[in-house]
Amino acid sequence: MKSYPIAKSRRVRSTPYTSRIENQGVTAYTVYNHMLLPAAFGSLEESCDHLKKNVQIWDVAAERQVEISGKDAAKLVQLMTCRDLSKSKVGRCYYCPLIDENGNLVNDPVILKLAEDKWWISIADSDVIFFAKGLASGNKFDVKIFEPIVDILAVQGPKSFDLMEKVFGEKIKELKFFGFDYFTFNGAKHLIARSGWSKQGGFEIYVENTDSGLKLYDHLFEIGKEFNVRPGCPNLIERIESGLLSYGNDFDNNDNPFQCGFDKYIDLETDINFLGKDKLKKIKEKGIDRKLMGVQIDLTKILLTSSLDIKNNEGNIIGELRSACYSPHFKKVIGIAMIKEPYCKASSSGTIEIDGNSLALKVCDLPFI
Ligand code: THG
Repeated sequence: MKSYPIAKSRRVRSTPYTSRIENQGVTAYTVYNHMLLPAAFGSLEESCDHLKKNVQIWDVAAERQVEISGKDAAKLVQLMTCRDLSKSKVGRCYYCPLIDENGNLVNDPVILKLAEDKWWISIADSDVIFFAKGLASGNKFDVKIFEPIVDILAVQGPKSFDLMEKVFGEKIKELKFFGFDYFTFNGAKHLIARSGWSKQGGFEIYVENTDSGLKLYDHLFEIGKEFNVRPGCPNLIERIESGLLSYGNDFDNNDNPFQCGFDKYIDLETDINFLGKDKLKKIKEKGIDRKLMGVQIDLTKILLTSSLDIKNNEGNIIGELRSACYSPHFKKVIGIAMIKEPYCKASSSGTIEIDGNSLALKVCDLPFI
């Protein structure tokens, strides 16, 4: 398939690391939060294999922060998510579905509690800042809301622990999953969390001091040679195998958190106040009409650029394939699909039309691995 370059402009924001990743051979970009997000460094399959065995440095500056501070900060953050944050702790990250007045999803950020009255919402690809400002002004909340200059570098893969220890000392290995703390490099403090959009283990460095971040970027590659470090980016294959969901691809503002399997992040029994709570209670009572499921197709390649209908043997639509890739691990195409009741269970089968051919498809549980 022919590819076309992205025309750059002020509106499609570069990151502090853009010139570096271009020198290092980035081969595709996507746009995320109005910013360049690298999508490939050559073959996705080779990158996936490398990520599972070594360590990669990712320019994920496009995971922007919405900073909320002030007297009513905690109230506003809670109003946006169905996850109960009343017992949340400073120094922890929380994966939180954001919900609108209809009970539908707005985003699925990682929320960092920096202080009782200061939070970062590390967003997926939708304009959470305007949602937050609208709610704050409608409720006359005493808060300050803005997008700080924070550009995340992710260090992902099994060898990330040794690489990070070499830079920041052995204390970094004591960080618990989704915990964060501050570590010094070259005289500058950096917030570092044990997190990242892969299941291969690793860290995210929330770079506020850009000069130090650029030095750190170069340093990681310099001293990472012994760990076979490479530049990388969120990998389509790895994230589908791991069942990491992508807002805008696998789900969007037409879907509710029950349909997306976010049940463990939905707290309807406590007395917290969040938007869409009554709607979610009704949805729970009624039960869901469709659900995100895994699917498998005996095929050696696929490139999805929009969703594809899934049909049953009678030709009726039973769902929609939303993300897919060829998985070298499973030796077939795997994907994430929104499947209607009563077909949303492992063992269902269907058909899908790809390049004019009707192919058999099997429904399975998520995650694949
Ligand atoms: N890191 C940071 N910000 C982000 C992402 C990230 N913003 C955009 C996007 N990714 C948000 N989406 C996700 C999806 C899944 C996870 C994190 C962000 C994730 N999930 C774990 C899991 O599913 O196993 C853990 C969730 C949990 O706490 O239970 O890590 O990657 N900074």
